[in-house]
Amino acid sequence: MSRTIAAVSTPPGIGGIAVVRLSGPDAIPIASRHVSLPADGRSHSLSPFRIGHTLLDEVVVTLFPAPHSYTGLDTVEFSCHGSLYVQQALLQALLDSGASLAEPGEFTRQAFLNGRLNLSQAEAVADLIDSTNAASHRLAISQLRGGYAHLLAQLRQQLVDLTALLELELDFSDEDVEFADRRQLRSLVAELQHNITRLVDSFSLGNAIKRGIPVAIVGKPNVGKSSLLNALLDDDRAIVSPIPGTTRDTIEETLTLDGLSFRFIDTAGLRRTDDPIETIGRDRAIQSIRRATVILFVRDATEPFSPAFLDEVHQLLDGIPQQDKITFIVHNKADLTPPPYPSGIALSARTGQGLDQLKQHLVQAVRQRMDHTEGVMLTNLRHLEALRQVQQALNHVEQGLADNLPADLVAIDLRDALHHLGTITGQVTSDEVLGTIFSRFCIGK
Ligand SMILES: Nc1nc2c(ncn2[C@@H]2O[C@H](COP(=O)(O)OP(=O)(O)O)[C@@H](O)[C@H]2O)c(=O)[nH]1
Ligand SMILES: [Mg+2]
Repeated sequence: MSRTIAAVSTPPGIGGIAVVRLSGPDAIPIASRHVSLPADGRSHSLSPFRIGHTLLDEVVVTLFPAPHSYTGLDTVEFSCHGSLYVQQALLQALLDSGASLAEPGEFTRQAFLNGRLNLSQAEAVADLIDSTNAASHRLAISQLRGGYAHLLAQLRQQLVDLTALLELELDFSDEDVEFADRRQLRSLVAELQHNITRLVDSFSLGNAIKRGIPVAIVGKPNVGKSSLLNALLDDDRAIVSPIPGTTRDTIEETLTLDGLSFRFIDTAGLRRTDDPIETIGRDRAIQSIRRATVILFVRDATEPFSPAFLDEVHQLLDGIPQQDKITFIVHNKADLTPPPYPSGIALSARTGQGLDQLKQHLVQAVRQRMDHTEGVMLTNLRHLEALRQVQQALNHVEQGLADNLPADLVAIDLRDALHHLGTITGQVTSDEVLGTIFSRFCIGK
């Protein structure tokens, strides 16, 4: 039995209006002790809010009878004046009348438990609240609308069919018949693996878009990396000097371009040195390259362009999966040298020429990657982990089929795959998982 919960849903502080939400089986009787609920088929009423005989405020009462509410249970919302005192007194009155204080995310948890949202959609609600730019907002909305739920449902159906085929064979195992054509099974599993891999591969970009796309600015000392960061931010964020080795640590700043959030990371120069601090800086620079989605290789355009530079670039990228990276060569200090420039982007961190071009290239490159994923993008680490488990279980299935293992053994791995797939939307779940997910929410949501 669900409890009846209440919380202030608007942010803490003083505002024009505050919203207090009440949801659960006793919402209507509790609310009725303080206000007149909307009647005659209306959903709103303007009503005095009374505590005993004392008038606290004039509030707008909105009634959402079950099951047509966010939580699926009877829900009443009170829009009161946004005084801290009024909000707190109103909430306290509801608690005194029998409601319990809602835990973080408990309204959304009720919605999940009542089948109003699946787990992946509930997580999307938290992402939506956290979204800070157009791109992360779009990802959250798409997940809220079901996102790749249709894809997951499809995968699930395929898995269920496979399991059914195998289990049919089990029922007749005495008669030594093979209903399931093993070759057909193997190609079905391979197709499943392919679809899951596509989802798994979309995570690095999806996650970058959600958290800000990391752009590492790398190159030799003194080529103008810190100047470029400052120019992009239009701010004197990093120290610029003609002394090589000025930047020893990585500096990170966020900039939103055309709805995409980029995290620019200025790094120490990539030169070998005996200075222990500079060496740490260099190692950090290499770490940033590994983690970055975009890498800007900056060089000094006044120096002769040599193939050695490209060699160095390739060396740095050695062992890093290339399909994940977007790389640009930036010829800086273009104000000091006349064109033509080698291919790449010529700009001047000092005069600002070419900066807009760089920004356009960045946005375009990311948008192109997004188009490739055909709108299906994984952004949630929990989902990624679940899909990896599915992959692993399917590897076992493939192996089992290849080794001609008995159907019952293969079926165990198939059910394992189904189990992990089910954790994403919450068909299979545990209190512990729910606890972790909903604790990310704010109180009142
Ligand atoms: N003329 C000119 N000088 C620049 C430009 N960018 C950087 N510099 C100068 O180059 C030197 C090194 O710059 P800095 O940003 O500290 O390089 P970093 O070591 O790569 O971070 C400084 O004296 C800057 O003023 C540019 O676009 N044009
Ligand atoms: Mg620097």
